Amino acid sequence: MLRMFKTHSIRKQTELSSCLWDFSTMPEDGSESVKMKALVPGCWETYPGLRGYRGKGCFERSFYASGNIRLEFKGVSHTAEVFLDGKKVASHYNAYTPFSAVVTNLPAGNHRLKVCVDNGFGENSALHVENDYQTYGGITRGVALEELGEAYIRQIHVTPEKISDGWKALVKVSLHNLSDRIFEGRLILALEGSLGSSMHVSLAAKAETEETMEIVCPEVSEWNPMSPTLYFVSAVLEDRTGQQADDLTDRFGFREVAVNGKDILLNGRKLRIKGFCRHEDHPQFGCSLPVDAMWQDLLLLKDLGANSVRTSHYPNDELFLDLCDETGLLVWEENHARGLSEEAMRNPNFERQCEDCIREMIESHYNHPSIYIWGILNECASHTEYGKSCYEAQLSLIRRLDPSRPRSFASCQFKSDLCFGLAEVTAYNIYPLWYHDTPVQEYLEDLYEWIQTCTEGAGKPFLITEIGAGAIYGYRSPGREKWSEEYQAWALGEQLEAVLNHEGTSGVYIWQFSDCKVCGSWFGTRPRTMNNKGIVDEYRRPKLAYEIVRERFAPE
Ligand code: ADA
Repeated sequence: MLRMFKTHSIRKQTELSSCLWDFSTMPEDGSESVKMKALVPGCWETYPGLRGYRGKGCFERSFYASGNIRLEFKGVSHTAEVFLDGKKVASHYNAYTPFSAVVTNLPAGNHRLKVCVDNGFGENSALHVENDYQTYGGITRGVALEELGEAYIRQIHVTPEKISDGWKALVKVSLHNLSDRIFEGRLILALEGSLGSSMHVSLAAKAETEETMEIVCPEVSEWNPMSPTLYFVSAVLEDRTGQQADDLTDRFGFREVAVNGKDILLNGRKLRIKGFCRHEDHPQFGCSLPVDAMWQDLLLLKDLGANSVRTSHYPNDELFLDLCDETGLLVWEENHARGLSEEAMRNPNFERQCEDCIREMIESHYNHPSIYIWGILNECASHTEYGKSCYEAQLSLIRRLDPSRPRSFASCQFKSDLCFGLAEVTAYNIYPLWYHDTPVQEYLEDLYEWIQTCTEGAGKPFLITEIGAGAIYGYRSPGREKWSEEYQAWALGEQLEAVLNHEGTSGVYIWQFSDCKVCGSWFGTRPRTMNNKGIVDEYRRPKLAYEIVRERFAPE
């Protein structure tokens, strides 16, 4: 399954995932290669005998095609090299963003696809490093094969805008002419709730262009968490004979996000975030959660009273974002980084890998109405001048790619952050009652006072993007010692009481929804080689804190 809806009716699209591929490890320590059938998508850490395998592996399968084709990979963890009939057609770094390859003039017949995957750590990987979450290995999200004509529709971005009598949609359509002659034709846009639009297009040989249309939609309903109304936008490309050459359908919602003083506004109404940070992680699936498991997580998030989820610490699977769109769960989506020091940020690959991730995240997720804010660089070096230069470059890139959403970053640089002037929303990760036994309200007020009096975060919306405590599922102790479920329930009660009653705070994200795997040196500090701060454990079994959170998140 690639998306929760059909994106093509004219373009022939075949899912190459949801089936078995030939898999073999490529160990570099001289050990024997493991050869087996593997289900794609999936993570090799879930295969018996490969639980701890870090390195290279190859996935292969054949398919029949001819002419111009497009291969799309929704996610490969973490570095991919793609070969078609032995010729390299794509390479990509980062597990959490999609990439594609267009191959022209393929002769009719069976073709061999080979994807070499590497989840190893080293100088070439500035973002996938030993960390407080696992970097899995495999083709971890869906794969699509598409048959293209001379020209195709590469993407559609819809920016909704409130007007005096209803809404209008600014639609940008990117086209690509694959042939070496001019492509003349028509671009027809159908948008539910409007009269649509069409225009003549003329693309020079091999050219890529972007066409913009503005469509007034007087009778549509807004998207909001209580009533998440969604609309389809379909573009059809006709050639000079009127023949339908290609199509692309996407989905969006009529909603606007704005910042007004200390408030985040959705359609003019103040947001109060009650959310969770969530890793894409599961003991049976690794990071390749099937849509049923995603849905189970969403049902629990809703049952807990959450109205938002933070995709800590990387862009999420589009299927999950589709479900958030449909259920009205607001999303803080962020690029891939966690806790990288200035030294790690000085890795020569760091800035390019971060900016590639931002481009791919915004290009592919732009239309999701549930995403209300873009975040970057969780707990990186925002307290140094060098770090600030990276934050500035990345937040400026986001502004260029998407002026419609606010930007932020989750800081842990206590009273030393230099970057709050670069973003619209100020956010901090704090752990009173866990990493230090400071009373929550005292700690929060002291930090907030510093922000308001000593930083450029003054007067801006303020979010607590992480707060929580650990508990080992099943460890019960009336003595309420740390790591007991009783301690976590008490700490969360105190933390949420203080944060939700703090007048300057626009909301909170609990760290974290479920326990998750950690990797590398982190396992030495984590019981079970897990991050145990989940309100449910890794099998989604509720801890005592579950009911406390449910009470605190209940509508006032
Ligand atoms: C940080 C970090 C999280 C997690 C958390 C913890 O705030 O952003 O990814 O590591 O600490 O559990 O300590």
